[in-house]
Amino acid sequence: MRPVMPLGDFLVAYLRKIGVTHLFGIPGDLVIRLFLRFGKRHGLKIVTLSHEPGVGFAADGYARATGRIGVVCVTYGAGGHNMVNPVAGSFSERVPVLVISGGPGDEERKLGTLIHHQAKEVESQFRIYQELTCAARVLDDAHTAAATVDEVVRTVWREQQPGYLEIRRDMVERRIPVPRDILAWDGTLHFRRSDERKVAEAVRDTAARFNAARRPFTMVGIEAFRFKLQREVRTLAERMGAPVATTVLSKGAFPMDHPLYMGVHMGKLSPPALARRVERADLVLDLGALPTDMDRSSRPPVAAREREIWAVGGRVDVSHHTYTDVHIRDFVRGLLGARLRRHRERVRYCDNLPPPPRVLTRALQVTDVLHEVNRFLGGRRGYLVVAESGDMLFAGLDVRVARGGGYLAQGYYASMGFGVPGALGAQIGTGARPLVLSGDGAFQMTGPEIAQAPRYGLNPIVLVINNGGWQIFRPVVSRPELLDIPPWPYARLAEDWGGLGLRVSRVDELRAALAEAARTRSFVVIEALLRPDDLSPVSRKYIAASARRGRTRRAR
Ligand SMILES: Cc1ncc(C[n+]2csc(CCOP(=O)(O)OP(=O)(O)O)c2C)c(N)n1
Ligand SMILES: [Mg+2]
Repeated sequence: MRPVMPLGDFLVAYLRKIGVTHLFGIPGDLVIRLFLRFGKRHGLKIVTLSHEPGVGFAADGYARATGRIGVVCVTYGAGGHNMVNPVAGSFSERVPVLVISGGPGDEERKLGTLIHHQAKEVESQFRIYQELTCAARVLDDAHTAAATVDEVVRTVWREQQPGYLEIRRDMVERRIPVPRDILAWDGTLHFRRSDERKVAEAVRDTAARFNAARRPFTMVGIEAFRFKLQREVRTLAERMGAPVATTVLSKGAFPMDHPLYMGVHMGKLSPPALARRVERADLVLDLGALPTDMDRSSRPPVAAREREIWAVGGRVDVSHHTYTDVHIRDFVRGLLGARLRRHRERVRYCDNLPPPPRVLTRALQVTDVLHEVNRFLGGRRGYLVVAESGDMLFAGLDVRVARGGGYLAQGYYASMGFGVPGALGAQIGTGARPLVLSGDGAFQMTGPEIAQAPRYGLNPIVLVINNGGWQIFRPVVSRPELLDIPPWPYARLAEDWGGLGLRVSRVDELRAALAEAARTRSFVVIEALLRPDDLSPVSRKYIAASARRGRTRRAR
């Protein structure tokens, strides 16, 4: 970094300073010069995919899996607008993604004509992103450009949400002054600071209630993960000895093979023993869960407020007291320093699965798939499970990744299409081999991005559940043909795209296919044929509950 340098070069130097290694993108004429600067020697490693939604999901998967900022670069308009859905997902699930878009330069703005790729007004794209980011700026002033980049990136980190920078194409080569504090800075980004006095009091209040409780319970939410607290939360849980659950969104934030781990809680739809244990708790310590309908099955908080301590969004609610300016990091660290009574309870892990199949030659059912995936993961290290939206989002809740393996899913925003590209980004960032659980419908959205895997030396295993359509809705539609999708030759496509394709319809075949996939160096698509009316246990519960809620009272 130099005191005066072209804006494009400053961006590269800045991103490298904060530890960014990769940039995900697709160029266009309004961004090409910037794109080429990112990709120059000693710049960033460029990852291009076929379609912007895939690019956005890949950057998001990279950010989720590594805990770093995922950076995307798109062209103005057609590219920027194509990126909206993945960024909306990152926004609602608190993933730090930085969107860098090109934009028309001054000259063309002055022409008074419409500019190609423009939607309503030149600023429309910026306004759309204002709605989906925690900080959005157009860089149109050389004097303040460096400080603006710095401010947006710091906000992205502090909030763990996306940010947006629009860079007019005539700004890329413009020489900009770099403030001295940015030049001297070591690149460390910081989270929000708390008010120490409030932290101390919230901790005292919490410890007193915890020590008086007889049946406490710990819920680990997504903020514990996003704010990089997994180790501290685990130590705290072990000191307290209370059973632990995660939410749907935070599955993977607490080790799934830990003796205190009970499973995924989703209100009344939880495995019955887990639902009962949470209902019987006289204190629920909730560390970072967002209050979503997914996690609470659309009901008010499971525990009455008097029984709940809830740290999220920079505040802690202890019963009816609210401590503002208490960040979850400081709160958890404060609790680690407090005297806490150690509870002892025999904790049993719960899922929603029936016993495993005894006859391995019979036709596959969804629950067999889950048993086989668990069996496969049980003996292996280094896998990362990525669950797509659709039946697999709920099915995946019954998958147990042991030995420090990861788990990623859009457990709340739930966009189809995240799976395959999200897995590519995650493998790029961590090196862990993804096992993607995808429906056939979701695979038809972004699955073909798997064809990019060989270019980057990536090798996910993609399990495509071929049930002939969007079958999660089957229990609630009267005309099932509305859910049909065309039959793609998934396994054959995989072969044509440079991977291994396998097709299975029996339990033993799936077991053999997974074993073969583990031995295969390229990516693998395993197409599993299932009946259209077969669904995972959690989807059955979820769809029935959601249909009950959707029913309106008949008008009189
Ligand atoms: C982008 C997007 N569009 C639509 C939906 C609504 N939706 C949720 S699940 C689903 C069908 C999933 O089908 P498939 O991937 O085949 O999974 P299945 O339930 O059949 O196993 C749809 C259309 C969504 N979640 N995301
Ligand atoms: Mg399907």
